Amino acid sequence: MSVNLLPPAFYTRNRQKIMTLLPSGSMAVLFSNEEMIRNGDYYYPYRQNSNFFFLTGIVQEKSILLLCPGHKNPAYREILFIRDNDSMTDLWEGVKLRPEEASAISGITSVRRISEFLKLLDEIAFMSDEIFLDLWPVPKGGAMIQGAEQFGSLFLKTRFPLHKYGRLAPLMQNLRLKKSPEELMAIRSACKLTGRAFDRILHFVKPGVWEYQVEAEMTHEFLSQGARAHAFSPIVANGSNACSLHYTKNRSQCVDGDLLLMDFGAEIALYASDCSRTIPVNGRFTPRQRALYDAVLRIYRRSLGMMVKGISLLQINRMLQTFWEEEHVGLGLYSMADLRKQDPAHPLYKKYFPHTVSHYIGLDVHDVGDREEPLEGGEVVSCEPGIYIPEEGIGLRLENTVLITQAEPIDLMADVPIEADEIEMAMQKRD
Ligand SMILES: [Mn+2]
Repeated sequence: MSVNLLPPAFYTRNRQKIMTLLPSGSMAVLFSNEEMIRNGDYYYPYRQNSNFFFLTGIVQEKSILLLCPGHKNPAYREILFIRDNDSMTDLWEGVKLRPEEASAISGITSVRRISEFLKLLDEIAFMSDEIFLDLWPVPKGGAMIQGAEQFGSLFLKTRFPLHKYGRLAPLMQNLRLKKSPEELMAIRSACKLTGRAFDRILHFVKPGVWEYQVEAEMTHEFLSQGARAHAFSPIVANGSNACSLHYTKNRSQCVDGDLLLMDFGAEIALYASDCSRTIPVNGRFTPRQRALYDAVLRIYRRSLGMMVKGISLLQINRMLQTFWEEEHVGLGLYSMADLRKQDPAHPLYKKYFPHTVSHYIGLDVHDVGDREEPLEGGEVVSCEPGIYIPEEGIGLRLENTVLITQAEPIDLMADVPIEADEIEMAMQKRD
């Protein structure tokens, strides 16, 4: 399997699925991500819009997909627009996709130049009465920068004010939720590569190494196996750094006696894997660290067992409360008496486990999907309990990527060491 792409039949099937969901007389327009300016005339590494990639496999800016399933002319039912080729772009930025290449990747026969977009858009829009657009939810912190899909939507609504408009996002979410065999192959190989990086780390970490050196070990393993990137900025957090849940600075030194928390994952064909491990910097857990570790591992096993058809991810999270309370009391974090007095709206366990135990995984590490919806089988999710005690300088999380099935869940990282003894043993084998 290519580390960058899935076979064209996959993208073709996805387009067919979305087209059967579109009402008759409608069309859909999807915009690729634009390049993001870093500074001056330099850009951040390019990442395609996940929905656009899901329907085309095209990883190039300034691309547009136009779908019009009911069009009388079969050549107008799906059209991919790509940048015009010119020698200056080829010279400065590298050779952009040629129409025949874009066609081979996506399985789309009608590939046109972006300079032809308006003419064809006007023509097809005139024959349609509803236009479906793909807008993402506004990020929690608010959006300072508008993406191509927002510009595109405003442009279309101004150009065709009398059309009806529909939302593509909920339809796309349903298509992306349950993974197809091709997607599972990509996710499985991303998981495997992540496991290889962890093996490397077990032999590398010792007192005095720097968090960024651990990150470099991960990156080395990913890139040397042909993966383009990390699925997300890796967290490499020594000691109390791990109490900041999304710590990605990775600039501290690893200290003898501390724990090191790592949350990382390789990306294959734009599909993510997500893994967290917490290891003792010197290769041996202290009794207290071991007690905390084993408590989190027990919750891990319990959560994994709950990940079956018919239950929702947030329901699992709520069902864990009493188990957390039991473990926390056992660890002396609070007492039964404290529990009896707790405010149900702000339960005590949240202080030591402020996040939730699972999210969907796919083209995005925090993938689309409603976490209140019962699982049906076919989804890929994380299983990630943790415990964070700033006053002890400890943050500890264990996480694997898991496939939900019709029966028992399949742990896609089952062969990545997770037992405290296995970790210690592997670390003793260092030179
Ligand atoms: Mn995760």
